Amino acid sequence: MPKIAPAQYKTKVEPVWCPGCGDFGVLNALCNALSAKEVDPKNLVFASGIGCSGRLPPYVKSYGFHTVHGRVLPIATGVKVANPDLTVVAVGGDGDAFAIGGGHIPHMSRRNPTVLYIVMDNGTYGLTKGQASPTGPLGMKTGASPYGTIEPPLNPIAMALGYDISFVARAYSGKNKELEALILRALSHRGFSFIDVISPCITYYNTYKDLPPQLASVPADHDVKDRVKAFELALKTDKIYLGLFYEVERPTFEERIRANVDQAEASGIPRLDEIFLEFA
Ligand SMILES: Cc1ncc(C[n+]2csc(CCOP(=O)(O)OP(=O)(O)O)c2C)c(N)n1
Ligand code: SF4
Repeated sequence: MPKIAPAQYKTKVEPVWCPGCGDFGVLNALCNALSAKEVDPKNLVFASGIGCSGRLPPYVKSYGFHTVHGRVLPIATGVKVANPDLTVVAVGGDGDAFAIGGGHIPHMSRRNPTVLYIVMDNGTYGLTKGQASPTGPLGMKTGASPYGTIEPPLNPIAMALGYDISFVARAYSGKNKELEALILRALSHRGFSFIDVISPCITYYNTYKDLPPQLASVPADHDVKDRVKAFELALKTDKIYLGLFYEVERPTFEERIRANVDQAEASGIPRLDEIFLEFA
């Protein structure tokens, strides 16, 4: 396949995001990483949840599946299992990922399919006009919580490490080169990779000014196999660390399914399609 420039990974569909939305940075970094990795659009599938962030698939030259709220991970898993040769990227917002869809994350970790999951984390429900999401701060005032929210936020990186996801990273949409490098590395990871991208919502929860002073890079000498140290970094409250926290290699879901099918076939049991044909 001839090399495709980053701009050529973008389709003619104009993003409908508000000018200044952090999701533009994610789209740019993704196209840069796909170009650097030379991913063939014919073998690339984006699946998304529902939200402003969920609108991303038609903006990238690829197959796309805009799924239902909170169900992007099972669908992405199904795509990967049906055709393990595909590069499968799941995208969505923090509401989609950690509220309605939160129950899928531990099982993604247990199964470990080779799916890259990019959460565009803005601390709010952008599409439905700015309610507080699971990563919004305690006391966040919105139209739906005029006296401030009464639930503290969850910590996506600590949660991902707790579930033992095999690739755990955090990025900021305003630091495009770093985000691109993380996506590139995740695209080479065998197993489930999770990148929590802080991606500000300029319209409903604008963190562009407050955020940058709190950001720091994961220390260069951090051992990404050290899960306990990764927890320590994730639990820091004085800084928000960006970078790769944790990466380990483990058997993937698609490999285990293949082995299971081979075992079943070797045992001589009839194939399901043969059984169906008996009734055709
Ligand atoms: C089952 C279901 N419940 C609720 C909704 C309404 N809804 C659409 S998007 C959304 C939240 C979007 O927030 P987030 O996932 O953080 O994405 P963002 O828009 O901020 O990118 C909600 C509650 C829905 N579409 N389907
Ligand atoms: S409402 Fe917020 S998240 Fe949605 S497109 Fe606008 S800036 Fe982005």
